[in-house]
Amino acid sequence: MMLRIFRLMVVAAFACGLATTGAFAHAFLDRAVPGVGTTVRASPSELELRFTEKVVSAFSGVQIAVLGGRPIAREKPVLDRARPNILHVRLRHALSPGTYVVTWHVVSVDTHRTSGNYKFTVEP
Ligand SMILES: [Cu+2]
Repeated sequence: MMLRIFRLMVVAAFACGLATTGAFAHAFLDRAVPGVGTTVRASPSELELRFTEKVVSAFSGVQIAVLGGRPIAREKPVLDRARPNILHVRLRHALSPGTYVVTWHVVSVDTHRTSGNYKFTVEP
């Protein structure tokens, strides 16, 4: 019985290793709202970040700051209930006109960590 369980564990570990060798298994930013590099007319009430893979919200973080300036108050990222590859980040206040930098890091369900950043602008 123990040997059988051990064999199953070895098979599972091996399969996992194979599954994670491809770069496609990592969670990269697929799409964001407001969009990457876009200019929006009004302040968003939240940021939405969609990734290429499901992510683990407990090990993921999203910061937003004025370009070259102070950080903006926001809530912790919340995983979308229906689509676990999407994080929602509520902003505590409306954004003033200007350019903002969003910096993210996520851990995908395959336990790999990825990070990146992008900008968007709120029109005056
Ligand atoms: Cu990965």
